[in-house]
Amino acid sequence: VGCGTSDSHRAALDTELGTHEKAIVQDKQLPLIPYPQSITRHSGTLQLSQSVVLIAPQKASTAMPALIRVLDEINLKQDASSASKIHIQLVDEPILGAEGYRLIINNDIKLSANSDAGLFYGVQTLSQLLIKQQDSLFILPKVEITDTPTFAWRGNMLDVARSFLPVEYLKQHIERMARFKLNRLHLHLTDDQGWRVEIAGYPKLTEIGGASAVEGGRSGFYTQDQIRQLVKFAQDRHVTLVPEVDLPGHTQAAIAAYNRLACDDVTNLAPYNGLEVGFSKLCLTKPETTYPFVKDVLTQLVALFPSKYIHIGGDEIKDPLYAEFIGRATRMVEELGRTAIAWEEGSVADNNPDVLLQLWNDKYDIQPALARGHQIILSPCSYTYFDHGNYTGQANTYDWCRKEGVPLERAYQLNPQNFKQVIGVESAMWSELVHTNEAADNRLWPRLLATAELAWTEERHRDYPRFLSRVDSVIPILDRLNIKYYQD
Ligand code: TNX
Repeated sequence: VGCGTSDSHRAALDTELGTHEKAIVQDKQLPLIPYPQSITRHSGTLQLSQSVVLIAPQKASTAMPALIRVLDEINLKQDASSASKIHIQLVDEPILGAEGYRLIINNDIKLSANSDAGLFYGVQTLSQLLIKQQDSLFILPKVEITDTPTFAWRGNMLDVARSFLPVEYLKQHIERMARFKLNRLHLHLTDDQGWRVEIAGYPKLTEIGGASAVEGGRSGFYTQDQIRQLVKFAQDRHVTLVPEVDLPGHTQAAIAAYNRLACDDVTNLAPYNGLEVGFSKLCLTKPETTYPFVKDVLTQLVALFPSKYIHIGGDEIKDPLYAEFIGRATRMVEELGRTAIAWEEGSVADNNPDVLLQLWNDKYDIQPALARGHQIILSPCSYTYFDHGNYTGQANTYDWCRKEGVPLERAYQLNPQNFKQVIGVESAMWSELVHTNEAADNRLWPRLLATAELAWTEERHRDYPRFLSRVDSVIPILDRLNIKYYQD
């Protein structure tokens, strides 16, 4: 198919070929999300049929299993005598950085990177090009791709506190995130409606706090063993699990489990299943009770989660001792050898400048915190709150931040380049109204594709209409991953 293709032939092709194949055969944008930083296309295609042979001289300890998973998924066999070769190679090329890769597709396939992470991301790019066409053929464009991420933090937050998500779902989600080069899964583990992580020495946190949920939602909790398995599963996919215990507010589940955590005049000590926020808090005038509890919880989180960053919450609470609490909590994290993250409100405390702040109100004045040297995670609600509707008025969605909801186009319009001192982007799925795996899929996808592209791809390569047509071409991949994405 060349420039000489007649109109009638082209029309016939258009109906025969899927969106993905059109992108490869015709000279459109390659069907990749997030879009790579540099693509040089050559004429012609490489066709793979039954089998490939993988050639990897050095250890590619996560990239090889990832590639093998993809080959299994698409039923492409490995055969040492195959003429189709995939070379995987660690190199030393500073421009590829810690996560970049180069993928060259010609008469064979060559993938190189400085690190296992880079090779892993190269595999993800290759996997998006491996979509079966008619006649069981895989048709790959001849191309040279050199690609590195714009931001280190390419995140998604799941609220498992209001409504629980089972371990199996989290595993699926981590695999799906990694396919699009997302690398931080922030778990909002505790809130008024539930406490979802086992803490040794505090059995009632999970017996009582784990048994409640928002009305209509699921209860449950993760054992420490389950967390360790999840951490390993995520590490194999270059996803860091970032734990959050929301303190000192959003703590009714902890208070219901251990009443002494509330101030003595508090009479509301029952488990909570409503939708209000901002009514509960650990008693900050009982430091001898509160701080040892906080320290025990943080110590165990640090032991469970290797993440450099531990999120201490800090949102939506008014208390005269709030700033002092946040300062002490961020220093506790520091003493445990890690760095704290707090929601934007935490910026009022006297924190070390390496503490990350997560911006969630579009209009919050983060300037003073920037002046003190903090870096920010961008989660402005009107672009990144995926508990808001895919369209205006979608059932079971919030609209407090933006009454039109957060359609895909809006999610894509956040421009991180308009902000300073940005470590990355994170979309958030709160779960007051999201009670099943299917509903979670619906809220998360395809909007997470926008998060992935904002966090990875430079501004000059981002264009909504082109993105949208690439979303169409990755639909077979979402299907392959069994995602019950929102379809309009
Ligand atoms: C605000 S954003 C919250 C959550 C709610 C969410 C609902 C933030 C740090 N706090 O407690 O679940 O709105 O959209």
